Amino acid sequence: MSTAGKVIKCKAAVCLEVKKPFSIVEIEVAPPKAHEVRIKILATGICRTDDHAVSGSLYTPFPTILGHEAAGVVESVGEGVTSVKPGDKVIPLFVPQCGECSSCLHPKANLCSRHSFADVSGMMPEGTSRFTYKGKPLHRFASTSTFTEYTVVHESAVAKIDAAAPPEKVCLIGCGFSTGYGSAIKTAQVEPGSTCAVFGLGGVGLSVVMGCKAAGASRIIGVDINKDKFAKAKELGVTDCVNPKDFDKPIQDVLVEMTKGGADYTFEVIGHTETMAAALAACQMNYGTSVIVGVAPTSSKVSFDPMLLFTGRTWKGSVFGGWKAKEAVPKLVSDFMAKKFTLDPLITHTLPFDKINEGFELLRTGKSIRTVLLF
Ligand code: COD
Ligand code: ZN
Repeated sequence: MSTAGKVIKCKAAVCLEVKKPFSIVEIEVAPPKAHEVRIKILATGICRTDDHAVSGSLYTPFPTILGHEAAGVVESVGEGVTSVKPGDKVIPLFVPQCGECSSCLHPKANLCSRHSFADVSGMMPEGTSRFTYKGKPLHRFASTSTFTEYTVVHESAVAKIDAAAPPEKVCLIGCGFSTGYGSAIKTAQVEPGSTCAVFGLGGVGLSVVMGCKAAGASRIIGVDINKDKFAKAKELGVTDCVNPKDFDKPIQDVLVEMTKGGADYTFEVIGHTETMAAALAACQMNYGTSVIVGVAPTSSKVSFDPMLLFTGRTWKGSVFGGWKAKEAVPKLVSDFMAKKFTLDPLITHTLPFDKINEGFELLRTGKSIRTVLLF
């Protein structure tokens, strides 16, 4: 029996309060309104950003449904939706692309001005929520909310993908993989033969490593304070591993020495202001480029010596790898299907959805790269 046009009762992992574990409860998901899409989630990854939201270091209103790295199937669509239809396999997009605003129309921009990726209202663009728990509305997160059997997103925040794509793998294209890989090949535009340094070897950092390697970098230095991250980093292309704890001088000095003057490209994939400044200082003073991929805690500030930029370095940021999401995600999925890159090394754990709290513990204790939850 079709569920289109009806309220769906389903299971969701709700975060009722900041710093509290997820509660698996039954919620109600209203049908999509005009220009909205209701999606049955098949698989969702656990990303560090979700944990930043749980801990409060990234502001988001509670109670909420977190999760933003997923793949699913369209259950029904609201009036006026043209880009997807019921039955389509899709990836929800935490960086929406309306395709019509000045940013979407600009070839160099990937952050939609109409639907901000940084919107923290917790509501759909028209101002209300589609989620209800015990008669009260729940907030959404990152334009997506994927820790639920069903979610509703705006049409600008969903991309149709190859029907044959395995959801338990390509869900990573919804965030971690694309964010890291794109920051190297699209934002930094790493050139063949160059030297790169990647600060932070979590799922996103390893995806940066894959991007640097795909772009032909000849030396990739991995920097992490957890030495357990080094084996996998080497498998994926890191040539030198550096643990800042092994040195009694600043890590930027170590890297400048190792590279005889600084790396061509450095990437901060941790989300700390100190490592952002260190990564800037670790790139070559004339032509080095440093890319900020990590998000620092809300309201924090970076302090740095302006001479670092005065000499010629370039400092950039990259959200979702600089990709225009609605356009790029289907192509990235096709590239995955054509075996242009692999996602397997990033997926260390797969768990049933109900074990979401266990999945977060694996992340917090540094045991997992990516845990994928299956519905
Ligand atoms: N020096 C070196 N390494 C460090 C340090 C340090 N001072 N502190 C921590 N690390 C290492 C950790 O040991 C870990 O291996 C790695 O840094 C971080 O990895 P994870 O597994 O915690 O995180 P990821 O890879 O899943 O995500 C990292 C991000 C920086 C991308 C994430 O935290 C973040 O800020 N996301 C926001 C960026 C973004 O685009 N978000 C949109 C949705 S994700
Ligand atoms: Zn993420």
